[in-house]
Amino acid sequence: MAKKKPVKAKAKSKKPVAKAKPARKPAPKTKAAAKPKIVAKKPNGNGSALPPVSKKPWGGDGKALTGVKILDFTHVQSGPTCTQLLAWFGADVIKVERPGIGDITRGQLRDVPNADSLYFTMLNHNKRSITLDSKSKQGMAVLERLVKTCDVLVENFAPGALDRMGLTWERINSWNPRMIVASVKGFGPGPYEDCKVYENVAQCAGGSASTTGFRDGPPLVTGAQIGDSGTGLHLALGIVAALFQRNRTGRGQKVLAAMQDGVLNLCRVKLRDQQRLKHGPLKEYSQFGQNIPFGSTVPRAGNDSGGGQPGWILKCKGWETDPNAYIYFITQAPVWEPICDLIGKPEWKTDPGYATPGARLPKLSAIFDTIEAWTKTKTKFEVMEACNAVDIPVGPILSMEELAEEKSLRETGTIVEVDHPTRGKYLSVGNPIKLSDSITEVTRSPLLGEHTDEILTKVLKFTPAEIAEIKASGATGDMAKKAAAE
Ligand code: CAO
Repeated sequence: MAKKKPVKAKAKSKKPVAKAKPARKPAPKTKAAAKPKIVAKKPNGNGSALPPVSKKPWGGDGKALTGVKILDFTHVQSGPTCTQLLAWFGADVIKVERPGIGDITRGQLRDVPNADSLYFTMLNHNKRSITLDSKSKQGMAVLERLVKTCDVLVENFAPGALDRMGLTWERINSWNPRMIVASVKGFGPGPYEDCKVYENVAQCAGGSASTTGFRDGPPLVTGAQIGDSGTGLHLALGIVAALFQRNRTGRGQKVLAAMQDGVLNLCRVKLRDQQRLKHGPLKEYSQFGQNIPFGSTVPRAGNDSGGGQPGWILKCKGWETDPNAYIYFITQAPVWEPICDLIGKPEWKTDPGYATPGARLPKLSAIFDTIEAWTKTKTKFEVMEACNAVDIPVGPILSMEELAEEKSLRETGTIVEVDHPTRGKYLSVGNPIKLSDSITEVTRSPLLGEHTDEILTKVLKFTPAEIAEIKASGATGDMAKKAAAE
């Protein structure tokens, strides 16, 4: 086998340690050896170069994605979730919207007349908006300039829509071989690839609905938008990974996050259970203790825990009138003894019928009934306090009202108050991912086409004459607006 060529080092190379003669005496510690200097351009694991360590204060040296430009061709929820995250990490996100209409969510579920809906504002913070008719000649010319200027194009149109616009991968790649083209689609390649998909379709097709709800009831969708926002998160990670790879290869690539795949990824434990079924009943599911036989597929498990520690939702004081006076209670094996003491069943600590996790499995429902008799005497917060004191994991069922008022979430920026010129102040969920050197400031969503002129002039560097021509063609919608006003 041919020997690997040694990598040429710029500086004088030291002999490899393995070949060096063993020193008789340990070498005296030099000043440099005692205090290693931070060397600029030290190669990292990929052989690429790192700059010197910044001496600026934390949060004072730009943001994680400073310098990255995103052509944001997204709408509704999945795509905008992704680009909003990228904007929070410092990317310059330019949202391209259809003149006069914009992202359809601007007008959906409106609470304040003539103001962008919360649906839109809460998914499009920190972005700029340009209106552009991509199906017009001038609109496509602007898009071409955008493709040549940006690093990433993100879209979640129906399958084939981008191609129908004329923006095929081949064309984009020829205009800008460094561009990353990231897409959300309902399904990956296969029989359903041409289908349009919304949140609940993805929850159903990705395995969530069949495994959510109670065994004797219909499949249920969850309130968490795992199909839309969940896939947006997956896509954001794909984009950041592609940007990282581009640092090494110099070229862009396609990134695809299919909603079915994203949901299935989040339902991973249920595919685990599907395979476990072949080896016997799923003993941690309540139906095992209730002597109800398992079929060939993973059943709905109500509020059973998805992990190895049994859990259930139990009533707390006030449950008769408060729909959220409940707590999730986990009978984690290592804290079984404190649980017995707390609920007034110390004899269960040594009773062989209760003392081991295996012995408890067939009677979980009865055990939770006994625990509930105790939780019903306390509010969910009192249960939490008593349980946390002895390390018993519990989760109060918090309503949206309670979360909106939660002080600690305001303090961390997870819930933020944002001001908007047409709707006034509103609450939003800020960046849930905290970076210590890339601090998120949440700014309001753009009005439709608010930054059209700014982007044409400052980002795309069109001359005043060119801008006049683009506008006169109607590509940015200004002519249509003018005509409607006349
Ligand atoms: N200028 C001109 N035309 C534009 C435009 C612009 N700036 N922006 C969009 N359009 C056009 C598109 O080109 C498309 O035209 P064609 O149908 O002629 O190709 C048209 O607007 C509509 O796009 P669409 O089909 O994506 O929109 P829809 O409302 O019919 O479907 C949705 C919406 C979400 C079902 C579909 O986009 C989809 O399946 N997306 C992928 C999966 C996804 O992200 N779903 C989550 C949505 S969040 O719940």
